[in-house]
Amino acid sequence: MAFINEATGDIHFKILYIGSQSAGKTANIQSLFCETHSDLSEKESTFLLENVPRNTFFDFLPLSFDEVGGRNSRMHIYTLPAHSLWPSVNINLMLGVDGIVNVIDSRVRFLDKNEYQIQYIKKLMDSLQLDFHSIPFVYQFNHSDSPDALPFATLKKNFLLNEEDCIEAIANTGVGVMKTFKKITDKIIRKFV
Ligand SMILES: Nc1nc2c(ncn2[C@@H]2O[C@H](COP(=O)(O)OP(=O)(O)OP(=O)(O)O)[C@@H](O)[C@H]2O)c(=O)[nH]1
Ligand SMILES: [Mg+2]
Repeated sequence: MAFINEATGDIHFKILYIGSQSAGKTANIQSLFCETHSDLSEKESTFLLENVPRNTFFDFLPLSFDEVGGRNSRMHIYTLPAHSLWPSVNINLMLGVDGIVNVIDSRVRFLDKNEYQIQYIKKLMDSLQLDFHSIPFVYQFNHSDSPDALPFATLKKNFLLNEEDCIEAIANTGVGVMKTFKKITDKIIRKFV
């Protein structure tokens, strides 16, 4: 749930990237970081990205965003671990969420993993009395460069989605990453104002 920092007057929103293992959650955060920190040299970005330890818990990236209702806004972007080794971590990540990006692995051999992950998220949300359908969401069909990636139209049909709710991506190269982020922030802000 959005909150206002009374000291600065900023408004904060929480966005959660969910998805099965290796779906590309961290790759999204890394590409967003690179796109929004163009002041860093390629060498500095590479050093920062290559020295990030493999995430055991979650990734976090805070970004300043456009004004919302006359206030400066901050987007707090998190990834939810694909495993449930530390349930309290996942519960805290889910609490107060304003928008969800579901990173789907488009590779045909990983379809079951996606479904399993969605069921896990639904159960987690049920346990917190959150309604999966009441929170703005975007589906990102990632790994679309893979030879065994399912076509966009098939995935859209499989997940019963409208065109406006999904985006094709190759997160490790940045394709579709900013588009996904803008889509989810648009939906969050439309709901908020
Ligand atoms: N070819 C290709 N590789 C990708 C794509 N997205 C991510 N990758 C690579 O796939 C691997 C796994 O991506 P991650 O971003 O670490 O996946 P994750 O969802 O964060 O995985 P966990 O944190 O382990 O759950 C990394 O080597 C990425 O560089 C994509 O669209 N295409
Ligand atoms: Mg990760």
